[in-house]
Amino acid sequence: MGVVNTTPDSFSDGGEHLEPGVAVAHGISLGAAGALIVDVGGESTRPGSEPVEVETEAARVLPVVAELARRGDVVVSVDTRHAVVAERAIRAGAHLVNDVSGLRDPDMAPLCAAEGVPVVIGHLRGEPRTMQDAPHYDDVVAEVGAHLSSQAGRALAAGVPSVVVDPGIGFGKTVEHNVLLLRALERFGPHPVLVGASRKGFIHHVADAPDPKDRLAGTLAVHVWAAMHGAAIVRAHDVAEHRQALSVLHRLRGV
Ligand code: HH2
Repeated sequence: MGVVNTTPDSFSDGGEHLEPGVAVAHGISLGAAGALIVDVGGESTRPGSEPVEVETEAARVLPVVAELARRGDVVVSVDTRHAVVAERAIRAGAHLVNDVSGLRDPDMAPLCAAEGVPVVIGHLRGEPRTMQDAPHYDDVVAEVGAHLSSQAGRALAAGVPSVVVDPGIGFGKTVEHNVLLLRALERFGPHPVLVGASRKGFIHHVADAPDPKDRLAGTLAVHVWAAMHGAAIVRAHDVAEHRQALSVLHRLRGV
């Protein structure tokens, strides 16, 4: 899954793809580089970020979703926590909803069910603005696993055709929480698992890379690890490099 952030303030590429034509061109290039899914987002959920008005978010993502869907080269995902934005994106052609908040909006599961659209259910503790202020779990793996499994069950019971679960790296987690979750990926089945660690602060804390753009090697280490431990999807900014790493991994594993 390649990332297209149509935001001014995303933590690693804010402002680079704000103009719809530039964002579409970026999405096309991610598809050409080997992304099967292109994830279009219009609200940064980095630590400390403030929520964005849904009209602003919709205005950012809709033209990009519409054009990428019209071209038909990739599966188009909309990265949103808001059912009203998801609904308009689905009307514009989005095939998948990526909800980092894990269906917190009560209208999200009924919408995906009615539209027959699969959903990625992320785990987010708290709100982006404050989520990194001393997050605490008694047992992070058990708590995240139970939450994902209950939200997945709720979605499927509501009629959502299929779900992907995501432990939410960096979303209300310390470095140690992220490490424990990545070591336990096999426990989040039976649903397919997505991991999104691309350029995240966790890599800086482990391997001293203050500039998010210098975190590609660490990102690849996490995502290759994730693929080896059952992740079905990795969410990445640097698609060509991921395609290369995963092609080699697949060959070594004989798939
Ligand atoms: N992480 C980000 C955004 N969307 N979706 C899923 N399913 N999993 C993730 O881990 C995930 C996600 C944050 O990364 P990015 O989009 O690069 O930054 P920002 O939130 O600042 O736009």
